[in-house]
Amino acid sequence: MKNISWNDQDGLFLPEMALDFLPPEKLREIQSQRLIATVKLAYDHVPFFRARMEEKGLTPGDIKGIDDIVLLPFSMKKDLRDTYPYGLFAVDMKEVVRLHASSGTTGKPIVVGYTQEDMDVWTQAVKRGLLATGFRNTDIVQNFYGYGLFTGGLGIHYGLEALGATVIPISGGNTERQIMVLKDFNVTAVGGTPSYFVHIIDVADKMGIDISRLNLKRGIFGAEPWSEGMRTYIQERSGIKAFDIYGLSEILGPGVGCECEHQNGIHIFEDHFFPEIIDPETLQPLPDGEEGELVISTISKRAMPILRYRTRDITSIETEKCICGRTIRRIRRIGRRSDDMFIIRGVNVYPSQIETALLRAEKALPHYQIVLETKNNMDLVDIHVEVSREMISDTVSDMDAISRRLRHAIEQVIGISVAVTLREPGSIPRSEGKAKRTIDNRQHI
Ligand code: DLL
Repeated sequence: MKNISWNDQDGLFLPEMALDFLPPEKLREIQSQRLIATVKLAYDHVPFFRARMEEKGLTPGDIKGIDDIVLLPFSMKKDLRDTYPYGLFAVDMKEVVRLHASSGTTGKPIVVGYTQEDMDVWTQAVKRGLLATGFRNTDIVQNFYGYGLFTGGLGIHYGLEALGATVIPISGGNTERQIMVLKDFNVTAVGGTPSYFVHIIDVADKMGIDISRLNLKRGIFGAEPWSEGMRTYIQERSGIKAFDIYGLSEILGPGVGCECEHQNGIHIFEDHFFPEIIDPETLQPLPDGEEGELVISTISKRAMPILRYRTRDITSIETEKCICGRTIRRIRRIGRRSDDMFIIRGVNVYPSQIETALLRAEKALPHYQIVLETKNNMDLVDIHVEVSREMISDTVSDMDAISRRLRHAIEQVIGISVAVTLREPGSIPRSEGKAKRTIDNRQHI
């Protein structure tokens, strides 16, 4: 195994990890072969995809290697909705061993399927991610991602089991029980959404339990945008190392990519999921390093091959090699989605900008909600921020000063005036899964 620099502290190197360190030419060869096979599979078995290829005057023979991926048509969430439930499946149902579904904000969910081979790829991808972040078979892991149609719970679960870790499949919710288990079962690692973990830390605090004094060492967080400020907050309050895992149902679920121990970008398992960045307006590919919309193609999936899927997630591909030595490319952490954005008085605003400003100004305030309203025909932004218990005891003038400081910090970042409403501890609704950050009560006329 040449060309591998692996500076993990326990020197563990498993065969599947070699895929993270392939020489770039070898990786491209694999990607080319897999893309050619995937295009053929989709063209032969998915009428929807064949029609899209024909519109562009393409046949599978035109795709001769990975560089030809740019010729292919894009796909979008709407395509999954329009072909609901099984219209994009490329294999007979008897080969499909698992279904998941993701509920959109409107109407019917989208349905995704996996063959046994797809399940094995998924499991190995999550396992590679877990290994890269330092999870080991000695870990006892509390998995509070939701189990069920959501891909988070079962996706992480299978990866953990394949690694040989001890999994506690607790799913989301019942926070007091979560804390009892964390403590009594000697849990060493957790997985779940970062917003729910923050809630767990708070509730533990109220119960008089300091999470940083338990056995917990690391956590694998994802399924929603979270900022670097949120990572610092989690790490400082709980004493664990917090890692970022990325994925989406349409492509796989968790495990499309994951950070390594160096926490500086998400390595994409690009021997299975090929990333591109495009300009969302012109749809033209952008060079590595430039920010745009992440587009991903599955190049080994059989039940439901998805080519050039527009994720709506905004990021860029890192140009520098990671010090871990992995040759698979990294994307910068995903702070925002193009459809999270709201426009207020002509200015584009992302919730993540507000989170970053809040945590920068006042480290202790991770619970917030952005309320959009219309008053006298004018659109207003009111940021509801929950204060901590210690702050509550301060004087009214101190509270005013906090509110002013927050308003100023946010206005500096987003460039428009906002209102800040300080709220009592525990008054902003908590989610056991993905947090809902924006409430849009505007009257659109
Ligand atoms: O959230 C899969 C997942 C489960 C990923 C558990 C990680 C951990 P969906 O419900 O289809 O799938 O939502 C996918 O969530 O397009 C992103 O906008 C967002 N997302 C997922 N992971 C991250 C992350 C799962 N690490 C959508 N950072 C994606 C930021 C994330 N956003």
